[in-house]
Amino acid sequence: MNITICVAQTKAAPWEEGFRAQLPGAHVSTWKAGDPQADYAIVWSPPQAFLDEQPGLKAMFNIGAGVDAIMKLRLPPQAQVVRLDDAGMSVQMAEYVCHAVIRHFREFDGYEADIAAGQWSYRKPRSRADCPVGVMGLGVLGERVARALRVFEFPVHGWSRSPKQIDGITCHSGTEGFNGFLAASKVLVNLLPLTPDTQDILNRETMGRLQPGGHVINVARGAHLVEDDLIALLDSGHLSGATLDVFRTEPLPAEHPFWQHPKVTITPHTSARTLRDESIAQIAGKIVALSRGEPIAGVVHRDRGY
Ligand code: NDP
Ligand code: OXD
Repeated sequence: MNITICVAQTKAAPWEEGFRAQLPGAHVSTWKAGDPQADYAIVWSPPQAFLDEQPGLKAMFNIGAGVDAIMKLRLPPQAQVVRLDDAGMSVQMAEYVCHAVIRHFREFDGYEADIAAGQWSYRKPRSRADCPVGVMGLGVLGERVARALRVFEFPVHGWSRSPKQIDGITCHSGTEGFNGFLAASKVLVNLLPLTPDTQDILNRETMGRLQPGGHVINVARGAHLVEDDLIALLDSGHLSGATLDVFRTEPLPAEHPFWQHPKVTITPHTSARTLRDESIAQIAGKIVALSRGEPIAGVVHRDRGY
C-alpha cells in the first residue's frame, strides 16, 4: 500500500513518521512531482498539480475538518474525500467559544480595563435570558459547542440544513428557519462549512437581524463574513463586539482594520488545532477499514461540499 503526504503550511516529516509507525506494512513518503501513483493521500490544501498526478487515488484524508480548499479543485472522480472527524477538535472549539461568550456576557474586558486604570468598580449583573446564543452549524463541532454553552445555562438556538432534535437546544433548519433563528439570537457563533451556499452568509442583512447589542463569533472560515459589513454594524452600535479566529486573508494583513478595532478580538486561526497523534491514529484506522472494504465515518458528500 502506497501512502503519500501532501500538506501545506505544516511539516510533513512527523506525519510520515507517524503513519510509518501506525501502518508498518505501508510505503509512506512525502509527495514530490513525478512520484508513483499512491493509494491513499494525507492532504492539507494540496495543489492541483498533485491531484492531476494521482488519477488512481482511492481516498484522500484531509488533516482538518474543513474541506473547502479541496472542494475547489478538480478531483479524481472515484477518490473519496474524508474529513477529520473531531480527533480532539470539538473540545477545543467548545473551550474557545464558551470563553468568548462568557467574556462578553460577564464584561471581563471592561473589568480588565477598569483594573488597568486602578479602578475597583462593579457592573450590574446581566440576565442569561437576555443573552441567547445562536450556533450556525450543528455538526461535529457545532453540536458540541451548543451542548457546552447549555452547561452555563445560556438559552441556545442552533441552525442546520436538515432538521435536528438536541436536548436543551432550540433547533431551526433550512432557509425557512434562518430568519427566526437570527432574530432569536444575540450572540452568533458560526460553525458552518464554507460552501457556495454559505459564503458571505454573515453580512449586513443577516447580522442586522440579530438582537441589538449582539456579538459575532466566527470560528469557521473567513469567507463566511463580509468584513466591511461587520465593521459598519459595530460602528453603528448594532453589534457590541466580535471575536474572530478566521479571516479572508490569513495571516491577517498588517494594515487590516481588525487589528486596531476596539470592539474586535482576533486570534490566529487557532480555535481548534489539529492534534497530530490523534489524527494519525484516526486516519490510519480508516485506511485499514477501507482496505478491508469496511465503511468509514467522515466521508464528504461531493454534491453538498462538506
Ligand atoms: P460538519 O460537516 O460536521 O457540520 C456542518 C454543519 O453545518 C451541519 O450541521 C450542517 O447541516 C450545517 N450546514 C451546512 N451547510 C448548511 C447550510 N447551507 N445551511 C444550514 N446549515 C448548513 O462540520 P464541523 O462541525 O466538523 O466543522 C465546521 C467547520 O468548522 C469546518 O467546515 C471548518 O471550516 C471549521 N473549522 C474551523 C477550525 C478553526 O480552527 N477555526 C477548526 C476546525 C474546523 P446538516 O447537519 O443538516 O448537514
Ligand atoms: C480545520 C481547520 O478545518 O483547522 O480543521 O480550520
